[in-house]
Amino acid sequence: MKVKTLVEFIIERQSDFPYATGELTRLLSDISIAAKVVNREVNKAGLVDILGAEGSENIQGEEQQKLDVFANTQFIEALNAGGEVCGIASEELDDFIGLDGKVSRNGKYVVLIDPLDGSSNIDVNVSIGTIFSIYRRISFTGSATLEDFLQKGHEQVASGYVIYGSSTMLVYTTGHGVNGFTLDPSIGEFCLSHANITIPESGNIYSINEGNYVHFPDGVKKYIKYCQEADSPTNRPYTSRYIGSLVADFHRNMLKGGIYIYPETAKSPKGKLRLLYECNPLAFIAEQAGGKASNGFKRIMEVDPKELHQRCPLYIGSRLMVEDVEKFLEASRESAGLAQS
Ligand code: P6P
Repeated sequence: MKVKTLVEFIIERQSDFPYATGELTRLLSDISIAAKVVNREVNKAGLVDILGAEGSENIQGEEQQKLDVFANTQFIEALNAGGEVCGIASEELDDFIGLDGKVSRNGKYVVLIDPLDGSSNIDVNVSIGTIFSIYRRISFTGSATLEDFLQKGHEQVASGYVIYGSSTMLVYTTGHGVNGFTLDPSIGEFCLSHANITIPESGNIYSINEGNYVHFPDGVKKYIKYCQEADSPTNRPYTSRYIGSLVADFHRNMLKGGIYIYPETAKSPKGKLRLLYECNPLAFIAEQAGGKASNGFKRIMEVDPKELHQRCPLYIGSRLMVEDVEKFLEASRESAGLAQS
């Protein structure tokens, strides 16, 4: 059977967009090119002196691994060369950059990206990933403005992730379902391998760093105990799987069903993950696949962005599992309210 490459698929689906003039098609293709280059370096990270801290620190105060810096550069260069983007915000950049190099002056889109999420896993050979989010600019011409980036998640025109694992996959949505493409190294193309991904309505995998248990909100503690109870009609106890790499945990839960939780804790009162280039893009994918993504109170894609590197609690995955943990959180808030009254 002839394989369908990512570019063939994108072009074929271009008709999903009325008045589409090909810019988004080219933009997604530009991202896939950078992903192939990053994949090549990730796959040989152990072989060349590309490991070890770059020495500088990113805005998160985390040591930048050389591969982080390399990946960031690849995506910026590919998007700048492609000319469809007027600005980029990245986990690796303190502020956004307007790509008002000549080719991008009239780019219609902005991209927010975590170029290499889970990078602390690079030198222990654990899967890592890229997460990207695409919006139409709302400023008119010239360089991008901050408002172009501070848009709610439901305004995204596309989002996706790349997982550099046992194989390298690119998974994306433009609001018309979710499709996954596996890189065939023999031809250097991403080929359609997971058409129309739908996340199981429920599952029996929960992903959370239980080492932070004592810092969790009461509702999360109660939900974890619920997951661990023996109750065969509801397939409990669930299985705990936590890779420490969001894209890897999320991707497994997408295919098998499950929930990933990074709640607010005493240490991180807003949670650890970033709204604009981690939570929103994965929330768009999760919802398009029939799943759910919440900050514990409301839909992630309704959260109002106030700054580029804003953190947000994340409860994401199978719809019924996210609804379960929301019930525990609500009950805990109500009893806390009663305790205060
Ligand atoms: P912790 C990686 O740094 C990351 O952003 C996600 O990929 C991962 O799920 C999470 O943080 C791990 O954080 O605090 O459990 O080590």
